[in-house]
Amino acid sequence: QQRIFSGIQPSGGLTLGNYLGALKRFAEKQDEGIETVYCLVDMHAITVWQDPTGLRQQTREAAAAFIASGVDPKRSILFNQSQVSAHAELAWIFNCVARMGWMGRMTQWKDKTAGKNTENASLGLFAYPALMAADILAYKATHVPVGDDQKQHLELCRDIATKFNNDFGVDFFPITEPMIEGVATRVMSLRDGSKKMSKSDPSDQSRINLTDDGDMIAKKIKKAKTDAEPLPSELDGLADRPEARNLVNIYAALAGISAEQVLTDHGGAQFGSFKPALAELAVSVMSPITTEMNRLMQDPAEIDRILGDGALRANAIARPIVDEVYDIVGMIRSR
Ligand code: AQP
Repeated sequence: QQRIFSGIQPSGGLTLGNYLGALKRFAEKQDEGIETVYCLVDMHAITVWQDPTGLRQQTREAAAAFIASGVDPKRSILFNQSQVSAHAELAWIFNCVARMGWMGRMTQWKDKTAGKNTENASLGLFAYPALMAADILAYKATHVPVGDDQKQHLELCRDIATKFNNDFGVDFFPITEPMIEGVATRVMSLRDGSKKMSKSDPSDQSRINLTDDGDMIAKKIKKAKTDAEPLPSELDGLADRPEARNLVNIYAALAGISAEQVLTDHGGAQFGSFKPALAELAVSVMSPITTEMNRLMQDPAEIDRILGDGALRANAIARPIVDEVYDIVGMIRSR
């Protein structure tokens, strides 16, 4: 029996990268009839400073983005992490299973502290992957759809599950499989083809936000960094052209076709004509989502109700699993 878990940090407005790499696929997995548990990981978000009012707003906005992207809170479980205490409880156990060396090798930790004094980084940022493993394993999830950037954290989750099973001589946690699929596993910045499109990038021009209107989307695509060559007609021709490759991949993901097909259709075109075609496609796909998000955001109490209902259903799965972990570890449960 497959069970999918995945999450998104409400650490800012969501981007086209989050949509293509995560949200769109979350809805597809649900539509394939697999049991799906989706989480707004607010406890992950506070590993870097979040203004409390902003965090609440971003969490509701991210919930609206999930629903507007096709995640149906009746068919999927949709909730925010801090409402289900099993995540924090299991994370502590995993903090005691995982090793400092494992965490220190995580590229996200290195990237987020690059050029900074790690003395001042939060302990939570360092331990982030143990909480992520707890998110997944509190549901004994078998599969996790993620973007390419999360591959290393998924490997660490597998290491934690394996070590827990070995340390306690049990076959308790599954060895979860990452699902990194499609042409948009890593959508890159519009300003720099070597950097991931990210909600925390200081430049708003580097990303398309799910709240951007059509004019803004078109303007950002028009200004996107490119080279001066026309598009090639075969994939090989994109090898040393990261910015061009990124726009082709975005087109392919939005249109639901392969990158090869995009080049068959647009090979030889200059960016002066390809960019407007991409902008038109992006606006036609993203505008209905933005409109629906705005509609949902009119009723924050309804969003909170949906998250509360999801939390109850999530807790019903996670609570017995974490209670069993306490038994395995040797903790007295007399209640
Ligand atoms: N650029 C991207 N391309 C494809 N997938 C992406 N994801 C994020 N950016 C891209 C996928 O979205 C899911 C949620 O990610 P997250 O919000 O938990 O954190 P992140 O990966 O660190 O995303 P950001 O936007 O870069 O956030 P910040 O800036 O706060 O660190 C994951 O499945 C991720 O792979």
